[in-house]
Amino acid sequence: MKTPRYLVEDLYTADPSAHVFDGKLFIYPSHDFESGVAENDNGDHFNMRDYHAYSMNDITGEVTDHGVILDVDDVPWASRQMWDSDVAHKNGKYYLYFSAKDKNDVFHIGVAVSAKPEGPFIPMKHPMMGSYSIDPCVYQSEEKEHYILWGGIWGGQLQRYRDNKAIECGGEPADNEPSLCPKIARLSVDMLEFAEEPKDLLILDENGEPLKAGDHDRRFFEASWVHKYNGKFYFSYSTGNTHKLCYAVSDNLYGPYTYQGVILTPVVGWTTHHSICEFKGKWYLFHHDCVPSGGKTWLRSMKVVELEYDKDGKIITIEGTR
Ligand code: FUB
Repeated sequence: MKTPRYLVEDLYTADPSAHVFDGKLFIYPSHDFESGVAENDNGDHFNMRDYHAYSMNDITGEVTDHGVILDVDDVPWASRQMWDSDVAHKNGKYYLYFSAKDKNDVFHIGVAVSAKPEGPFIPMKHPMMGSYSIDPCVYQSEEKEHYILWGGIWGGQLQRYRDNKAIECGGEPADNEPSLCPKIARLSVDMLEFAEEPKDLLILDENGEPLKAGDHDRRFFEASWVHKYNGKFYFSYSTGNTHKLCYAVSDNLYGPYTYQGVILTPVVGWTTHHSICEFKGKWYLFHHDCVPSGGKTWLRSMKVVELEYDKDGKIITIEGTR
């Protein structure tokens, strides 16, 4: 799978989160559609209403669409913009973590539960207590603890918070100040809430200094993902307005992480978003671009390509325009 493969042709899909459950590959993307909302810096044109789940027995094989697994109308607290999501498994139950705006247009993270990885998922009545911003991903440790990571600036509203509290005049730090960090928290035993106060996941440069807010080529924007390779944690993310997928590594899940480089150069479209998953002995990068829609930034299509490391564990950069 050295040549990228588009996975779905009949719907627009983005932000794919891939996991292997019971030997089968499951993918949980956002579901883009033409809602007619004008494009702006808040991302209002990403006006998604529901999620589908997909599965594959083989990376080159058939992709099964399991249909709608959660609809905004079934989430009592949500109003619009069902953005990036992820799914975790514990004790025979599957937990869908998703970003959505509440009735006051504030982003939170919701949880929905199912007995099957393909759903449908039943949402909780309230968002996770103390949750804010977007783009959750869940990492299961070797000790079977689960951790949630998230955050996104600009339309993702992370700049409206400091120390997990909303601030009166939300904004990004000055260019020479440390950039805003993605967040991490251990999940509660029942998987429905944070088990601790969320912490900053720090990304350092080659001199051990936090990446600066003005370093748009490297600083965190959105799209958190964690995987472990050869005993090290790899935190990967999007740089947003410079359109790259980058990564940083650490010996500890909580960091600090040290910036390493680019995983994927800019794709056709504005956003770039991904997951990294090992399946049948190979590593894959799931991501999206806007080629099939003719470049419409709000109509994206998910794809997969093999991801390779060099002998030192560095990820070999993939060209986004391939
Ligand atoms: O799909 C909506 C938003 O676009 C996601 O939540 C972001 O990461 C970006 O891909």
